[in-house]
Amino acid sequence: MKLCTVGLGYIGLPTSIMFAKHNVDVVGVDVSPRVIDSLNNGKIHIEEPGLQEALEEVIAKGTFRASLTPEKANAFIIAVPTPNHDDLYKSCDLSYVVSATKSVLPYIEKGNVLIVESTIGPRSMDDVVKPLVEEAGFVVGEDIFLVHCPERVLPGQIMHELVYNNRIVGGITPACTEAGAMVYGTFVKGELIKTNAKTAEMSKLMENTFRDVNIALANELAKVCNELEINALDVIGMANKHPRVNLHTPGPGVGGHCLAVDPYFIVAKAPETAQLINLGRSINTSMPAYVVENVNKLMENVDGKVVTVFGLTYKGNVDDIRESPAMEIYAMLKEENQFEVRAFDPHVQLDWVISDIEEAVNGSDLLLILSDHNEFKIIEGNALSKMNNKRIFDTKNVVNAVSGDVEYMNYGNLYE
Ligand code: SAJ
Repeated sequence: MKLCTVGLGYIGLPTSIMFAKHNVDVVGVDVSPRVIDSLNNGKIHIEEPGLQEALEEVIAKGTFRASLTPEKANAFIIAVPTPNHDDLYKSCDLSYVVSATKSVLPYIEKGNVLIVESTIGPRSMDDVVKPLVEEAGFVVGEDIFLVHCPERVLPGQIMHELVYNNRIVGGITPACTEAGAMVYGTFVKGELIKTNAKTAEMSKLMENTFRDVNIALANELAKVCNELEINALDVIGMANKHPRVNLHTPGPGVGGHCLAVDPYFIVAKAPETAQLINLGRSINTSMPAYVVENVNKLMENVDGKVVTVFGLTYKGNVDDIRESPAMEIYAMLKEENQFEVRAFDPHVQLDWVISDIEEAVNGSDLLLILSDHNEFKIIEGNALSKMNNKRIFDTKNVVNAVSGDVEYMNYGNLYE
């Protein structure tokens, strides 16, 4: 089988490489010449465990190439970004999906499978992608097999989850579904769940919405407990001992390109009805301001001048700062212009991010933890010896142990 993938980002690249590992002849297409050069030279451009080694393996095997232009193939996979539109309900911007589809249509022949993996608003396949394929003169389900197969892998565990997760395969017709399942049967060891395109779209969106709404519940709980002087983290631990309760974890907000984006796709399609989903989003987007408010209080207590942010990524052990609440908090603190604000993140290489921990905390009055990187689990008191006020506010409850004379706060004891 020959496969042409369009979009070599966090999803398209690992997917392409996984197919190539399983002896599929893969040409991966991207619009960025920098990405293409880097990959053809054997170097990945994103951080993901196991991906660099896998790229080296498939280049050595000769089953993967990166290119700026699509080629004829048996199957095509589109994995391009679907951001929010800048409109009232932040609806799904399908422009990259539309242009990627148009870019492969000249190379498509009868019998080919065309798969969209990008997360898309409900009914996008039926209402937008299918008409494009029909306009090109194909009969969907007879000439071309059109499928939505949403990706559901967790950044940080992509190479494992690509193989072992269950996979939803939603065709426009049952024949499309079968053709899509054949493609993923190459390497997926999880169940291939067969359905139609619109059910696949909505299932994927509801997975992330479920998580977003539950995190909103945990964030609201943190605020309520802080007001009532109750330890929110103890409450969560205890409630979760009930066999049917699974409260999520509060934090500085919800980031990344999935949970902070996808629920709006549903709201935009049913704004009058999708009220809880919308409220969950508002609670989560209120968290950066809540963190800043608490930082201001903590700094006021000690007449502090310097805040050091630990972690800029949207979650731990990744290098991704897209939609990151940590970046928002950093920007808000900078904008307030009340304190000197520094950033330290061992996963982010930007010229304004300090790479030496001691330099980052020297003279600082507050260490504000915003990402749960493994590097922050144990904080050596020695590394903080040059802090002006030895205080930590850990919004991710990531620190397991901190040695020395340090005042440690998280959502459990912020009110103390
Ligand atoms: N977060 C919390 N509290 C929690 C859990 C997460 O504040 O209890 C925050 C994280 O810090 C982060 C955000 O939520 O800012 C999202 O992180 P995540 O680890 O929940 O998820 P993502 O965005 O990395 O990946 C999600 C996954 N979806 C689900 O778990 C339902 C993944 O399986 C999807 O493939 C991915 O979205 C996607 O691409 O849609």
